[in-house]
Amino acid sequence: MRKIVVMLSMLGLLVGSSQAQPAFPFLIPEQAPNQPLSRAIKRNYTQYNSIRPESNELYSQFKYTKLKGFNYNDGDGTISRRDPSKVIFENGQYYVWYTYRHTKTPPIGDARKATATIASSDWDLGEIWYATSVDGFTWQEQGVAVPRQAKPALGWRAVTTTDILKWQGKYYLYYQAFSEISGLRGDDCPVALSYADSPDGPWTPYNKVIIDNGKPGEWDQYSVHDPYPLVHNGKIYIYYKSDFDQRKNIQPSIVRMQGLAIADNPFGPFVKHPLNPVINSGHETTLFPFKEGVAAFVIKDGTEKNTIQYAQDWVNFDVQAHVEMMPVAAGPYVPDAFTDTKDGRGITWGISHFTNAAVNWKANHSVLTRFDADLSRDVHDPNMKNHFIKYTPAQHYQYGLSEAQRKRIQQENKKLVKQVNE
Ligand code: AAL
Repeated sequence: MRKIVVMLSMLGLLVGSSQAQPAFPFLIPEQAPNQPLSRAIKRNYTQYNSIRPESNELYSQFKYTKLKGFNYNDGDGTISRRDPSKVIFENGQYYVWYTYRHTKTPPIGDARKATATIASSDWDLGEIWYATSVDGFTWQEQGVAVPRQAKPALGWRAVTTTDILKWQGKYYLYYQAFSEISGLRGDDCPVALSYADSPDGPWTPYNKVIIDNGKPGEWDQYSVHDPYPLVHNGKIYIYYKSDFDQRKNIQPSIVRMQGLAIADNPFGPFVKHPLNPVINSGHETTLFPFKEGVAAFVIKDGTEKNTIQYAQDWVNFDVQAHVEMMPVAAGPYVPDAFTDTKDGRGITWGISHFTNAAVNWKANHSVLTRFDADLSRDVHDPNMKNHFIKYTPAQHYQYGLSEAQRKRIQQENKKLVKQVNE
């Protein structure tokens, strides 16, 4: 009898508890409902700035438009434009700076075969050029801003991958200064700087290393790439990327992460943040002030690739959105990049690049493209907030199996059949 009573009361408890735990509601509450929640549902309320992508200010699709005004010699690989800076608006027009390579032949792809006129990689023998536009779609190329320097000055082999800072009415271009052929010992190029009174130049090279590689054994000992300046708390924040931990026994093996270096004035000294790397993934650097913090595109490489992240304190980043078809090496138009804002408004467009645009390494070159998005607190464009991109069957088959993979599968099948027949 006692047993029956205990069992009944346990049943009562079960029924009772299932009554106390309502099902998750059909209309998703804006605030986390006061009931036990799975880890995923909790995260949906705590990690992201909205419970649904369409109302997440840091979620967007990306729309691409071909730019007018740039000649690429019919895409034969002799002219390349890549790694654009952020876009700024000055003197009634937009400005963008980028790596420009014009060589007699496409890059040879092997640093040991490169010469004074034959480039190893797409950016080897590059210079910094710039273009202006009044609508962001049609551009007028204005020519060189920072040429390669005379040997042996910093950047005699190539000056590439630049970005712009406006500080107290003057302009500063930070860039990768190659004093050796890219690919000989990796992609080694400290950050250098040229400055001017006007975005149209003339640019004066400072001729000193502004941000150097880390010490032997440190994560950024071999490269400091993609310097990207913003102004925050009265200081210059330069985010950068480094390639590291390449190991012969792992393919593909380079790890790419992003760090931060801070200075009181454009010439430095830039002090690397003690918590570097501050972003655990990505390739090139693309950031913009957002609310009191900073948002970052994290593209291409690493555990958190294809995300947009946010750091309220400009150092500790969290994933805010998972996105597709991100602009590569994006240089957004960031109206509040240098205003030291505590109310960053976000971005809606910029310039990025497509590498190997000819889809033929023998004509290797990159092209600049425009991208549009709704990552702005002032624009609300539902057509930018669709949830997924529909890739065609052809696009899927483009990434089909290799011969070696087919062979492996055939062998596995044969093994199975053999086991059955034995
Ligand atoms: C880019 C950038 C840097 C690298 C090379 C040219 O994607 O990360 O600029 O050095 O590739």
